[in-house]
Amino acid sequence: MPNSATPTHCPYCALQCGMNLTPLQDGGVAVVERPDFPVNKGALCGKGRTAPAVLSSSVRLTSPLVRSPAGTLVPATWDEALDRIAEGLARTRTEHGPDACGVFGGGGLTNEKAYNLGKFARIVLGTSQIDYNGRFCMSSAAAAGMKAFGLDRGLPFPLEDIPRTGCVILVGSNLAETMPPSLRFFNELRENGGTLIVIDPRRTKTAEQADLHLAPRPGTDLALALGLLHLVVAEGRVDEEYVQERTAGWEDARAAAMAHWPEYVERITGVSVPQLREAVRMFCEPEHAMVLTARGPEQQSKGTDTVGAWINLCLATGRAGRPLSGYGCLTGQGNGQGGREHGQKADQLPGYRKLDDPAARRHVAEVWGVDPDSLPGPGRSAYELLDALGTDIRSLLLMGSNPVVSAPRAAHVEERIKSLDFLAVCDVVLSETAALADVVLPVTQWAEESGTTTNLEGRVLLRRRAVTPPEGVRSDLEVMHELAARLGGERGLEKGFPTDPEEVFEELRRASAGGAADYSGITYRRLAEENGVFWPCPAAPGTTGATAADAVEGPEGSAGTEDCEDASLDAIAVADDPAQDDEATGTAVHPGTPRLFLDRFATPDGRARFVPVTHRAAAEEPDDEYPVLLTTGRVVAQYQSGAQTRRVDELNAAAPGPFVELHPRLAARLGAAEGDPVAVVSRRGRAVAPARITTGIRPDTVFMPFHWPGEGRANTLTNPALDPTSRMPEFKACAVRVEAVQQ
Ligand SMILES: Nc1nc2c(c(=O)[nH]1)N[C@H]1C(S)=C(S)[C@@H](COP(=O)(O)OP(=O)(O)OC[C@H]3O[C@@H](n4cnc5c(=O)[nH]c(N)nc54)[C@H](O)[C@@H]3O)O[C@H]1N2
Ligand SMILES: Nc1nc2c(c(=O)[nH]1)N[C@H]1C(S)=C(S)[C@@H](COP(=O)(O)OP(=O)(O)OC[C@H]3O[C@@H](n4cnc5c(=O)[nH]c(N)nc54)[C@H](O)[C@@H]3O)O[C@H]1N2
Ligand code: SF4
Ligand SMILES: [Mo]
Repeated sequence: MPNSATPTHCPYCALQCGMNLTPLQDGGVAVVERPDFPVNKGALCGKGRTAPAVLSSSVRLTSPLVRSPAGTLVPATWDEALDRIAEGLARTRTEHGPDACGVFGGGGLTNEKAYNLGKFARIVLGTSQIDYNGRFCMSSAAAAGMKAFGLDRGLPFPLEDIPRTGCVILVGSNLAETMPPSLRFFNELRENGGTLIVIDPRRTKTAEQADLHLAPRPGTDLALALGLLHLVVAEGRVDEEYVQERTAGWEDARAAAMAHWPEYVERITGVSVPQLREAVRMFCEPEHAMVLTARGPEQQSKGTDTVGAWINLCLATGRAGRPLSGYGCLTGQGNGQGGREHGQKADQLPGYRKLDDPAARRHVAEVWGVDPDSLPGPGRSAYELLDALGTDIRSLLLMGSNPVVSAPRAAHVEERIKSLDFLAVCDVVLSETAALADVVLPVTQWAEESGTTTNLEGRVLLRRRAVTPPEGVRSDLEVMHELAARLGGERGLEKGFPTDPEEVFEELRRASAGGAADYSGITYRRLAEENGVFWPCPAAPGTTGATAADAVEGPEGSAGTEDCEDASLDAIAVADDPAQDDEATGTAVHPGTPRLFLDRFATPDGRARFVPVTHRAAAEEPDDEYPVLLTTGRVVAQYQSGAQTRRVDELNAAAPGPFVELHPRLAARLGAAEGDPVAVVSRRGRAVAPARITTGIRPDTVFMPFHWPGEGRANTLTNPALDPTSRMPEFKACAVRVEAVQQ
């Protein structure tokens, strides 16, 4: 056990706040401030502060579980459980072919786990059917960023640039609840004379900080952005020189925007023309400005076009690829960024390479030591994969997600999961999805293992092991190693699945080399010394693919005793100057890339692309039967499906259960008082939760957080209508009716 503080990062959101963990007498750890990490400077939200509670074996799975003949989950040995998984997957493969095996990953998994999971699916199972929960998260912004800039990195600049810009439009982000320490950057912006515009159908804690709050109807951000662009043109605020020099496609985008008259936009969105004009003035007057989107505009069946419209606004006004200006997406999960770069997405190979690109296949196949032709092609997106369970897909290996709570149309997804021939789940707790599995494997997490994550700024970070895991659990990397041995041992495949995260990272470096998300110049040693490194960070010429000498002894190295492990951690912390190895060859170390696009965009000709987009309605608009719009989201004290945070007393006290936020006028129509149970009914099902009455929401809209299973599960109601490009489901708008419930 280390006797001094171990610097690491929070297990939860994409901010990846820095924290120190110090050992306690009882073998646990306490979270202590870590002021040297620039993103949060020591500040943490309640989830980060209480994260060690989920390390406790009292809430953890500490033994593998297998489904008994009587139908209950009973403890089993690791060998028994692993054999059962290998048998289940092998049987499916023999009887139905490799594509009948599905794999579902998560954006909370470290880069090393995500990388190995994609590799495992493609070379051990040979299946194309892998996707992950990031599809439900930032996939629309990613697709729009790729189209416009040729590259997708959440923020193209560090958060520390925010206080020095002139105006920020925050579209559908409630960061006061979802990333509380980041509020500091926006407070500093306003102290410096800059302004904040928040666009949200609810007057959230974030909106309360804004200089201007626009509250559109859910699902109408595309029209809103087009209306603003129309006014930019009409008021002569286009940066013609920039548009000429750095963009392509303006004429079509301009024509599309001009069809969206402010009065028409006011009718669609409910945002008045004077407010639209005020927003344009605030955005255009300062020298620099930014647009940041989060899930509000992105989780729509037109999310890609919607983000495209916001990017168009930035491009027309010269606010992209210039210092202190730009478009960014606030990614969500702890490794929401890295998780989408290294191959657990249906169409991707490591390094943000495309699975259908022959050169990419050759490069990665060589690193993996397989024939490029043996790699499967792109598979289905997350919802489509879940929807195919029990039909085309007969067995599923799930790691890092809890779709019974978090997937759209969740009752249907739950049915699909139950109809599988075989389900294996790796988790740290018995989630609602794990409870349905045939085999559950208890795995290590966060402070119990080392690994890297990539935060919303594209900053690659090292999480360090700080505690001994509970007896009986093993890491996801060990699970993949053992399953590769059982399913591909005759081909020697287990050798490609090391259990030491640093060894996996060394391979990831080589696999990513030359790709868009190039990590080849990043080492664990550099991450420890430099407080993170921004990608792309190519290796110095001639050094691609770390040598054994370049790699530091990993914290999970074969040292065996805890003390030796500490020694290797120290070795990381005090290792030689990272430049040294390369000084020997006389080449400079790449510093990483905090700011993208300053000289050129990542398109073939270096120009950003306008996309001509026009408004369209949500997939499901209110009608007589379902006259109200439901939107969904988060509260500060719970995380995602709640699998982790619902096991923390302090967080449950702060946010004990679901609720339906509704306007007093709607409440009065129902005769519902504060706290009364109300039913929300959609074409997918019915959910019941207490009323929370507030004037801070539009009268035509209700809001539910999605963190809870059971009667108040918001996703019983949500519409799985998918964006045609990103395959993002429409979590943020569906038609419902609200009813009083007789008590
Ligand atoms: N406490 C907490 N923090 C988290 C998480 C968590 O579960 N809990 N999850 C993490 C993850 S994975 C993510 S993705 C991020 C998400 O972070 P956010 O995007 O900030 O979270 P949400 O609450 O989903 O949505 C933000 C806001 O969008 C608004 N909204 C709803 N519909 C619309 C619409 O049509 N248009 C617009 N403009 N706004 C709309 C909602 O009212 C809500 O206030 O948070 C991360 N941080
Ligand atoms: N209605 C509605 N639904 C939504 C959203 C919304 O805004 N509205 N947002 C969507 C978004 S943005 C997201 S990101 C998804 C997230 O929803 P989920 O994918 O369900 O995310 P989590 O609840 O974080 O699930 C992670 C699971 O992995 C486990 N876990 C944690 N660490 C590890 C690890 O290292 N290894 C393994 N094997 N398991 C681990 C956790 O205990 C937990 O059970 O929800 C989506 N669903
Ligand atoms: S804001 Fe996010 S990263 Fe920071 S402490 Fe809270 S959950 Fe953790
Ligand atoms: Mo997310």
